[in-house]
Amino acid sequence: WREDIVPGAVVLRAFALADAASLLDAVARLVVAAPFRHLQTPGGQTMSVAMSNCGTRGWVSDRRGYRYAETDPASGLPWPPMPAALAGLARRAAAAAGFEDFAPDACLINHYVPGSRMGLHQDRDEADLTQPIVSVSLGLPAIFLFGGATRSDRPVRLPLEHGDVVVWGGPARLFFHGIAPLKDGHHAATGACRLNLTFRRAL
Ligand code: MD3
Ligand code: FE
Repeated sequence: WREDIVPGAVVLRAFALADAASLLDAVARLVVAAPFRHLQTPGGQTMSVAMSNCGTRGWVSDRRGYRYAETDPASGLPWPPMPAALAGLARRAAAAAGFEDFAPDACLINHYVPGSRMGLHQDRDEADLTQPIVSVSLGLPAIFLFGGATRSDRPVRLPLEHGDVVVWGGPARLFFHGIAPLKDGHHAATGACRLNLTFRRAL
């Protein structure tokens, strides 16, 4: 159930399966306060993935750039607090991968429909890059593209399924990664979509 993709990147297959229903219930409540929206990239493109956040910080993108913000730009209000069930799962997953004191302050919630994709990128907007990122996949399966330290490294394709959790730290923390266009399908837990929760220590 535990595979190392590369040093620092650990896949915990089905780690979140028992919590999936309560996670989805928590997300449904969060997006009432902070609805999913398609952000603009600094280059002016609209992202095909719809996003929201919870926690004391949330990741946002617009023409000015990428950053973590304390408030939702759509409402001007603070992001909804991170539910204890989400923070607890992230903490247990990080510990299972060898990161003992992970205390996420931001959870980015990504919503994919068939055709949505995420191009190869690095996550480097966080202050302390020794802290891992924990990602939880729910709903439709996706092909995760895992590159290397440079954009030109040819990505490895890794299927991620409902309930899978991946912890990215150490040497893998700054690796390029993305998601291939989501295939059509139906999942009993989410219908025709995939949700991905990424837990981060932003500050
Ligand atoms: C590897 N999300 O939100 S999660 C993202 O499935 C993002 O929505 C994808 O990439 C998704 O930034 C992939 C896996 C992931 C998240 C962060 C990483 C892999 C990572 C940071 C460093 C290295
Ligand atoms: Fe990322």
